[in-house]
Amino acid sequence: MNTVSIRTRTYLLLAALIACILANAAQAMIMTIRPAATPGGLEFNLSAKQGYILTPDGGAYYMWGYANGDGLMQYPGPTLEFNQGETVTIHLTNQLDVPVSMVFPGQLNVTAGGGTAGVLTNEAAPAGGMVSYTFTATHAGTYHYHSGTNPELQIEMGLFGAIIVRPDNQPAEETWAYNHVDSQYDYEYLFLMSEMDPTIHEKAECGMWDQIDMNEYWPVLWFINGRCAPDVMLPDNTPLLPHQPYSCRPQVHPNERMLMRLIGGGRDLHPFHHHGNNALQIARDGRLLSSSPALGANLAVSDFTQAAAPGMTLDCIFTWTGKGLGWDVYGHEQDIDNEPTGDFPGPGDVDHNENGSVDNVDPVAGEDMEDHGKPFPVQLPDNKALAFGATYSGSPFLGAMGDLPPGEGGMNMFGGMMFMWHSHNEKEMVNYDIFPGGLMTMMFVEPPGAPIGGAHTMPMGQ
Ligand SMILES: [Cu+2]
Repeated sequence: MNTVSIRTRTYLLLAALIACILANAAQAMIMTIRPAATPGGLEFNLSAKQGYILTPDGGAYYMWGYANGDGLMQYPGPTLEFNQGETVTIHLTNQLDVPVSMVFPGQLNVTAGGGTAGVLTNEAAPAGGMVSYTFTATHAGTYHYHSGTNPELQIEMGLFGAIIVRPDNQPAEETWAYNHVDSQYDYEYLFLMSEMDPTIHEKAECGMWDQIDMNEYWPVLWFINGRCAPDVMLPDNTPLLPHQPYSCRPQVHPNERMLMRLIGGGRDLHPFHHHGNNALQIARDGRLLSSSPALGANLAVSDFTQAAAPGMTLDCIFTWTGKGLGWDVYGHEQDIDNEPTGDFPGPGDVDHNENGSVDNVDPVAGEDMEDHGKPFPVQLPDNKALAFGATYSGSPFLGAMGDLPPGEGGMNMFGGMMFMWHSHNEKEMVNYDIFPGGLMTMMFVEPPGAPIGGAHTMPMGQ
């Protein structure tokens, strides 16, 4: 794996063929739970439990969290998926020794059965108490749930999770986030953001309740989907993190539409900054930014940072074509008197401008054509003058693999381009003062035909 040299693009073409066969299937890249529908609607069984999560600085922290049935407590709780119009019942069993509950911001007419009345909703008694919540999902979109009992402490302890409601009026061949084509997407990813003050968890573990002062709350750990960078890039369900099943490893091909489902899951505002391009914010709090349903997301805003306040959800569409770079992202240099790069020309190359020499443009390149054929603006230094990272393919061009010294590279198997996506509150990019980490991940633009998702994204143990 470490002697990365020139590779043919043949296997990319093969992958492209497979991708074509699989195309039009819903590209759900978010792991969710969804029980089988019954005449009475969907019934979820969740429990509130304790457990420990792991952080990349070597920490292990006592947590409370929701679990799927008898499964492990998880941080965040299970991502619940249902369809607009479905009636949903969530049975919560409490295995903690304090009362807990669930609230569902954005869901209408939630009824609670069982348990005892609390400030916000019915609560399940400690050590085995049960309560059931029922509602009908009237609107598509991105939502969350959390404990409605002593929430300033219980959300900190981990009692929250995400909800995805699928629209009831999308074409069978497409995936939409809302009931309008403006929300169409090719891939979707969840960014549930939270933070933690470990001293609260240490005191809770020891039962030192009178010592916990939420006014002295001082987070030093920051999470996407319950993991700190770089753990976010490990696969879903990695056995290394048994209580943190959800990854955050966004990938997309050029000119495809990525749906970012952002949730402010903690107590602080997290400004989420996505390098590579602006994103179009099409929805807030489970509602399309629209002046009238027929007009779609006509009030959408384009921005380079999405500010997710506590309790807020945002849906954004991100697309990347290399527009505005000023150089050809594929390195189509054959037409402009330069040396071919990587394995170009290869079997996938075509003569796009019919000048008699191949130029690597294919119909799904997704390239912004304004810079087509423009040379790389600087002379690339020799490998001997470079320091390498694990994700450098050996070439600056999309889909091209270059020569690397032995032992270098290996985590970018298809010549993708990667962009850091992170909290723009820079102090949140650490794990307990160790940079880089925290609320951060790497987004990969993969060349056309490269597979998306799966274990190849971060080879383990190699
Ligand atoms: Cu940055």
